[in-house]
Amino acid sequence: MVTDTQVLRVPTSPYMDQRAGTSGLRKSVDVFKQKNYLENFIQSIFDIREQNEGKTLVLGGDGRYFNMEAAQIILKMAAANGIGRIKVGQHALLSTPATSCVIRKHKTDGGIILTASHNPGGPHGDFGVKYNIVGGNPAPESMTEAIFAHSKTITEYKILDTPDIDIDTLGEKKLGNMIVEVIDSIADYQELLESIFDFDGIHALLTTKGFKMCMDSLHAVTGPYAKSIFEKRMGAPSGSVVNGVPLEDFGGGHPDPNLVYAHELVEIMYGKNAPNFGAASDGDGDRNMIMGPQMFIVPSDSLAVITDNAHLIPGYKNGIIGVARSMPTSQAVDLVAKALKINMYQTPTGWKFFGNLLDANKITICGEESFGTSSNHIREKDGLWAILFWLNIMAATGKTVNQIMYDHWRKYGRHFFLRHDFESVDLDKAHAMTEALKQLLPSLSDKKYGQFEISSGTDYTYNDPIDGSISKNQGIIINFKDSSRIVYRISGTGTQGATIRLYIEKYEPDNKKHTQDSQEALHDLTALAYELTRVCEFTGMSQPNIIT
Ligand code: G16
Repeated sequence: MVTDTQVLRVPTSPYMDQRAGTSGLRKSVDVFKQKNYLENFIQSIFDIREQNEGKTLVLGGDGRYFNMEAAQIILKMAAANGIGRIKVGQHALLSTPATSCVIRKHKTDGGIILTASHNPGGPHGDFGVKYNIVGGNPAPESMTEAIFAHSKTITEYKILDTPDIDIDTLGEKKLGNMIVEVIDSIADYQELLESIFDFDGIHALLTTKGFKMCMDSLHAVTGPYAKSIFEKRMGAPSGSVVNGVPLEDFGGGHPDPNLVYAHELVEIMYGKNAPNFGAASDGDGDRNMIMGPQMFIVPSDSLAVITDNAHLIPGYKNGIIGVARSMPTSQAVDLVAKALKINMYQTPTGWKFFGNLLDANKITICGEESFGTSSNHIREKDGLWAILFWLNIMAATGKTVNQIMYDHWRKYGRHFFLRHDFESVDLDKAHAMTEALKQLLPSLSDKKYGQFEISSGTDYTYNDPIDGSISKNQGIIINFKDSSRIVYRISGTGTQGATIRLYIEKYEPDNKKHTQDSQEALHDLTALAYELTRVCEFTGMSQPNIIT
């Protein structure tokens, strides 16, 4: 029994900065460790929920610094707020896709994920909290705004006055009146993936003499999942998963699977005797990067390939209804959707915008340029799902990664695509840049710049076709008559100043030009993007921090 003396009602003062970004509340560890900072945010979640009494939640995280401490605080707060049961991943580990899977499978009333995704970790790194709702979707904007509004007026939080509970041993235990069920972090998720993909076919591929794969888990959460699936279940030789032990600081690395931060994998895949297949995933396991020998698959292309080949995968063999991509993602998948005569949607950046389309059965597959792809099997993006998808296509067709990509371009043409990131930009300067661009937009229509002719410049607003909600200020698009695009937006996941993202995209139907290097192919359009946005002038930087 919880006694009155066990539930502490702790007076607190609000913080004014607890508005969630693109994906949950993401701040530096120093910010999260301020007095009652985490507690205020968690209490705000409990306070805006319709009911807590007797409800079941899921809790887990990506294993970064402060994960364990935060999990213990949240468990005690959940018990004090009347939650009936919490399914917590063993050692407080659960990848983001696995959390969404557990919420759906066990029909729980939502869940909390402790992660700052691809942001670095450690005592001086970032931490984050994501709240997912019934069905496993990230909380929609209306809800994160309600949590934010509440956090600005909060006066107390509730917590159980009790020692930490053991979350390293599987099984049920009691914390006050609440049952804490420590679950195997992998089992439910692996079972779901096995129901979608041809595990035996992939097993045969991975155990083919001479076939080598390299999966770089970047010392983040997917290590144990990847070892269990690829090495244990599918027979890939031990060592196929590298950096497979989750570490609190990700081994000092940046757990972001791209050409810059996953450089170890990139060197292996561009080196001599490169493996046949390379892949990486991020901090919380929702992002993916796919590589072939001497080849990097652009995420926008990966989405197009996945959509075009879905019929080869057991879980999608009956066809797919539609596909969605975030606005900055290249239009490669649009051509596939047209050919397959399926629905096609463009949404703002942020996985949460796919939720309504998935729930309303308008789409089966969705993806983003930021290394995220997934389907209606859960309501988050799913790194290992995308990796298994590629392996399954290879197993079903007998083709290499590189052949799959070249064949796709031959069929549809190639969308060259690059993203330039300018990090830690002064917030005022970033806003001034946005304003200047907005002012410029009306004058852009029909303007000609060398070979490029602009058709329109728009400030992107999304009208959700399902619930009618309107999301303004979702980025600026400069459309060209040959379907090229320059897109500009400010990141919603950065924690220091503003991160400016410039996306540059150009369509090339001529097969002979498909082997061209992206930077070369986009050289002139990139120069024009810099000229129109005046990015160097506003940021005071002569070049971006990262090009992906
Ligand atoms: C999050 C969101 C994605 C988004 C990405 C980048 O990913 O879930 O939908 O594309 O951030 O967003 P931004 O360009 O605003 O930084 P993750 O993996 O960080 O959760």
